[in-house]
Amino acid sequence: MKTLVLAAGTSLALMATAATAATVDFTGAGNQGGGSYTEDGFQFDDVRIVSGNCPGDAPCGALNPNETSTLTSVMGSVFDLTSLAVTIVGNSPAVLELTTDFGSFQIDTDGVFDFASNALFQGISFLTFDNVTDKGNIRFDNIEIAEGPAPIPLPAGAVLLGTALVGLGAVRRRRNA
Ligand SMILES: [Ca+2]
Ligand SMILES: [Ca+2]
Repeated sequence: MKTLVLAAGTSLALMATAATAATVDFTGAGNQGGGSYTEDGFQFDDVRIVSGNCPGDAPCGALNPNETSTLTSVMGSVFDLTSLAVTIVGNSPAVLELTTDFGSFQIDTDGVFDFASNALFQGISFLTFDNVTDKGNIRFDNIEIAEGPAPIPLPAGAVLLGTALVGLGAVRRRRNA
């Protein structure tokens, strides 16, 4: 019984260290009209950075009509997009299209968007931000990312713990019989 409990504890410890989280929020960046930008181990190939109309604290990323920016891990590892804040600016609204290895997703309203359970944004090698319209302007900020080797799934540890508890119950039932 002691062995089973120790094994369950080891799984939980591995799970805690397997994935790392990052937030790309452009803190400390100066305004720029393009060029690369790196933060927390992630790099935009080319990104406009501005201080006005940001959905989070200024500064933030921006896309003029038909502009595109792509985010990748500096280490080349795959990552998950957890959430993202977006503001659509201008009287003729722009549309933000996000593209990953697995497909595209369009946003045409302001908000903080949760992608933690969206398969398009899990285990991706790139994330492209594209103003697919020829109008308006887009701001994006607070890009929450989980990076690293796939975490050991919780169900494996839970099953192990469950097996241990069932075993304990069986021992107790035998003693009571
Ligand atoms: Ca950061
Ligand atoms: Ca910011």
